This record gives sequence, C-alpha cells and structure tokens, in this order.
Amino acid sequence: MRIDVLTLFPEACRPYFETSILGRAVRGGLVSIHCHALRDYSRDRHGRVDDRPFGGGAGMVLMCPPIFEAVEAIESQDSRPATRVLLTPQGRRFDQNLASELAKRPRLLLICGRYEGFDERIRLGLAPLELSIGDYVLSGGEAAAMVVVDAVVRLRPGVLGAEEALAEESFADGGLEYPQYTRPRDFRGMTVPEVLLSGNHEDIRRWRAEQARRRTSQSRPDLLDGRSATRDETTKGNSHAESTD
Ligand code: 9D3
Repeated sequence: MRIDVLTLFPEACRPYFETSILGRAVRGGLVSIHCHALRDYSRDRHGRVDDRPFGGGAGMVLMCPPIFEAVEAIESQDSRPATRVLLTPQGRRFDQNLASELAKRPRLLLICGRYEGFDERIRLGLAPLELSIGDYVLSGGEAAAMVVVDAVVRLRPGVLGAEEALAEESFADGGLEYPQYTRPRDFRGMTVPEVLLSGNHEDIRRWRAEQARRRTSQSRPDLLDGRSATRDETTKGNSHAESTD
C-alpha cells in the first residue's frame, strides 16, 4: 500500500510515520508513506497557496491551482489508482469500519487543509472522500491525517503480530477492554484482584468478560447498541472508580 499526504507542514507529519508500529511497517516495506509540501506546488515566488475569499469575509481559502497540480503530479508517481481523501471538519465521521474499508485500497492520497477551508471547486473537481475525525476544532488536517494513517496501516496484513491482531478484532466486535494489572501486586495499598492470581483460567476469562461489559456499559453505552445494560450499571453514574476486589 502507498499513502501520500499533501500538507503545508510535511515536517510535522514525517516523525509520526517513522515511530513505533507505523515506522516498523514502513521500514518493513509493508506500506510506503510520502509527505508532500503543498507550497512546492505554488505558482508564485512567495509560495502562496491561499487567497482571500470572493465575496469577502474573514480568513483565507486554499486555492485550486496548487492543489490540483499537486494531486496530478503525486498521482502520476505510481500507476495504482489513489483514493482521494480530503480532511475537513464537515466531512463524514471517520470510524473503525471506514478504516477497514480504506485498508483494502492500494493507494490513499490524503489532503490536509489549513485556514478557513478549501475552494469549493476542489471538492467538485477532485471528488474526494471527505472525512472528519470528530466534533472538535483542530488547527488543520495534519493531526487528522496522522489518525487516519495510523488506524488504516494497523489493519494491513503483517503490520501487527498474530496476538495483537486477535486483540484488535475483539475491539472491532464492539466493547472496551477489561482492567489489566502487572507487577507489583500491591502498589501503595492498591492490590491486584485475587482472581487474576488464582491460576484458574476459566474464572479469569469470566471475570474479564464481565468487567469489559461493565466498563463499556458505564463509559460507552453507545457501543453496546442492542445488547442491554443492566439497570444497576446504567443508574450508578460514572465515577470511573473501580474496586480492587
Ligand atoms: C469558521 C472557521 N472554522 C469553524 C469552526 C472552520 C474550520 C476550518 C478548518 C475549523 C477548523 C479547521 C481545521 N480543521 C481541519 O482541517 C480538520 C478537522 C477538525 O478540525 N476536526 C475534526 N476533524 C478534522 S479533519 C480536518
């Protein structure tokens, strides 16, 4: 898989793609990621890629020529067709299902905005998939592009180990994770639940399943859609405090 990111700040994106699981996938040749500076496609000597909006108003708008020329130049670097993705606050909400869909594509081209937005003809002419990562205001699309790339690359075959991939699937199934503990057994008076030290794997499995259900019902009831929460869990209020017994 090849991923291209078109941005005003390629230097902000690159280090993320070199780190941890993503970096390992890139070094292992499972994915190639290229960050491109939109300014390189500016037509004037000042490197301008934005201009004032027709009709007036605050802020600046990313203009068509640099974006179209960049998209054409980048797409011609590889024969596989690119799925074009425009990152904007008004896009479709990115989620795990969409990550799975994008992970099947041979090529992605992510376009990050800054300023007040894109000239509308970028949407008309490039017909990109328009994505948002959630209802909060970012300063630009770069952080969102990193989120999308991260979520997609993890789903490519070979990127995660077998055990990690299995755990991943159980999240895709819907719930949150059960509480986990490691040494020491007693940290400042907070102890590890006895069942985890019991060696009884059937008891441990049941305890974890129950804890995961409780947590999901408490903090993300929306994920349980259909499966019902108990009355007790829904009326307790979410303190996020967990007893250690
Ligand atoms: C009037 C100006 N803004 C309204 C609040 C519009 C605006 C334009 C551009 C607000 C933020 C941005 C920059 N954000 C993104 O480019 C962005 C984003 C986001 O802000 N939240 C969630 N997902 C995304 S994807 C790209």
